[in-house]
Amino acid sequence: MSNPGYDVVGDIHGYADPLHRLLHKLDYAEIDGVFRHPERKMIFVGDFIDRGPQQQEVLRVARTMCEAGSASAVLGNHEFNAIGWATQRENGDFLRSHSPKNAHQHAEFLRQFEENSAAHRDAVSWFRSLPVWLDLPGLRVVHACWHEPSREILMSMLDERGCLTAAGIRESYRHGTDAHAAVEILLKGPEQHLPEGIHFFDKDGHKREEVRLRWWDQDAKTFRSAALSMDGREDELPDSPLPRDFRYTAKKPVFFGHYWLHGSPTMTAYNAACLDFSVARKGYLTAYRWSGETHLLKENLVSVPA
Ligand SMILES: [Mn+2]
Repeated sequence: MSNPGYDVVGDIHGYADPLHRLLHKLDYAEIDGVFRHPERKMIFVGDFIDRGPQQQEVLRVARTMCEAGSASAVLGNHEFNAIGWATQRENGDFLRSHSPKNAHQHAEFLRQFEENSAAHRDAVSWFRSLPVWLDLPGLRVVHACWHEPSREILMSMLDERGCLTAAGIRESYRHGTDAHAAVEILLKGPEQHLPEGIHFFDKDGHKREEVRLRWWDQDAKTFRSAALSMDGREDELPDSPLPRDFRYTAKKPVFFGHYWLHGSPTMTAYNAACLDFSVARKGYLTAYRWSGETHLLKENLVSVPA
């Protein structure tokens, strides 16, 4: 079998009911506790956990599929955070600080998994086994952004499966290192600091001196045209060229999640498809049914409402 065809699934965030409905819609059936398709395989873009009510069930479904070979998955920023929260340095400090803000962000996961329980340790150990990206024949998958320089920085910190080693995880949590910057770009997406003296106020009234970038858009060459989630305030940004080019220009299609897109699922670009349509905000859980094409098509999106 040359190309099994892949069904790439966006961020689930602990919503197991839509996941079950999507699996059935894509003709996966649960046999002996594992969802399988007779011919195809699934790939998850990460962010299995976070706020949804059924995080244990989401992990059970995804993990059993990965362990049985009926799916693969990449690491999301929420799994990376969970690893850092649960991992100590030699001096006893946790890689991710247990600050009130971080504790609040992680509270629902820890409530459902009970910190330091066997289930919690087991979940974190599975997160450690997720590769940072997948570069397969014909398609690529990463949680937030495909970026060659960031991949190169991390290459020496990965094991043979493409997972960060223990040393690689520690290095990625050291602020100011190249590894930290690389993981931020790959798992949270690129940001660009605005030119000196320029800022804007976001919809919550917070002063912002950085913009998130629409790296999948070939025309996004200036601050104004590249800025993401500006809610109509783009005109407040300069129309000058970006100092760094993050645009994805390769022909091989890349699938990602992370961006909490609004509205009905639609195509991001012909070679780069975001599959996160905000299931955790009453949006859609979305998959792309890929069968070898290089030019991605909207008709191959399959989604279920939250
Ligand atoms: Mn994410």
